[in-house]
Amino acid sequence: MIDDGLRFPPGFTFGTATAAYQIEGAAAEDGRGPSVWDTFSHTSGTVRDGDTGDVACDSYHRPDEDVALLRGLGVSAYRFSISWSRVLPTGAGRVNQAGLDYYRGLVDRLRDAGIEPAPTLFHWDTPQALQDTGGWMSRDTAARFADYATVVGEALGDRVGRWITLNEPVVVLANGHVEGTHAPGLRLGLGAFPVAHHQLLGHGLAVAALRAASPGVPVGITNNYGPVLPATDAPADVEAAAFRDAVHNLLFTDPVLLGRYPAALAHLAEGTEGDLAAISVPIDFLGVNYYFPEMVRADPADPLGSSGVEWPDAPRTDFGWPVVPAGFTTTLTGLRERYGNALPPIHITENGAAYPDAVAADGSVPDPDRVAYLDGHLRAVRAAMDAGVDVRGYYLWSLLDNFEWAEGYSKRFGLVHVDFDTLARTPKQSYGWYRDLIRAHLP
Ligand code: IFM
Repeated sequence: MIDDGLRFPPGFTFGTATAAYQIEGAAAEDGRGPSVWDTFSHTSGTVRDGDTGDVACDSYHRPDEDVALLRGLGVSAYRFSISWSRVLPTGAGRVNQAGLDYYRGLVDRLRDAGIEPAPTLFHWDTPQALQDTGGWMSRDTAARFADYATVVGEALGDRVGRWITLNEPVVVLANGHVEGTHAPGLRLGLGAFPVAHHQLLGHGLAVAALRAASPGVPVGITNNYGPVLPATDAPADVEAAAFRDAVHNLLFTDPVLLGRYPAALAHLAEGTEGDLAAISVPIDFLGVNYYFPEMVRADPADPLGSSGVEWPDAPRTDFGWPVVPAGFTTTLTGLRERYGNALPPIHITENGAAYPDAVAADGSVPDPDRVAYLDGHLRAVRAAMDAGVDVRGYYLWSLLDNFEWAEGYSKRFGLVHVDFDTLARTPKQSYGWYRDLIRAHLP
């Protein structure tokens, strides 16, 4: 039995989420071209312990095993991402049929298992060949992204339940191009603004391309959100927090839903007005990722003008992220307040936590901290729904422990433990918890 705080309405989607470079492996197989993450992770000193996604969870070779894990959970949807350079090895031009066949096989398996495929087209793995001609700093990449959307739309659109264009474009901007801690490792400061604009333009063009290629399939974008609070009342801290909030929470949403850049960033966006109509083409849903809130102080040495301070009185995940479920509720109600009727239905496309899980002698993987995290955050979603926010689904990050970008394999987010030596999968305690929650919602 579950109580009302964890009871979701009939038809609510329970799913899980993953991303191509984090789980697939098979980095150089069947014609896949390299992406910026292959290049970056093979560059010394970029990823913890020198880890790469060459093998990752080897999901490319284990679709049956991984779909069986999804079926065992009872999820009704699975969010995964398509590797652009597996489909178009140089990002444009020649299509790699073997790459499309892999995704076709995956969506067919999911459909056979009664699970709705929800692919993301871009989860940070820009084809290296496009990076070599400017990547997202180049306007041409937006047009190439739309071409890629047409290719996958035509190949998979008859079996896909929803499309997500971009995943967390602010991370590509901030980590990848402002600070250089993610691929492609550029440190351009605010000079990276074109990376934001071209991703937004690529999103808008891809929405149109997907609608043309697969009419009737809902299309959305996924952003990560979280409250940003100033550490003190000092004007410098308040201003720094407002700027960070604009970059993290508004930059990739205002242009899409309101057709304009947020006021705090308008000076960076001068000359882009002509693209706003394409960027603000209506979407069918907004993908919301939430992990944690931030508290910041002014920091002139930081390229975005602020640095984080410790969130008071909160437990922490293995990443050091504060566990604050109430921040999830205020994030969702805040979206509703800011965008009003311009806000489409929301799908929570990621939420989860990293903990240092291990397989016990009896073969179990106890992860009570993750269970508590999930329980608290799902209740926070439910509370936002009670306050009037239209949330239709929840995709838990992640199905499997996987390649956690610059942290390599050191951070485990999965419902399923992966032994990265043997690639053995072992469901954790949280897998059983989520399965039981889903079962409790069966009619
Ligand atoms: O693993 C990532 C994912 O790729 C994007 N959102 C956040 C997750 C956890 O850091």
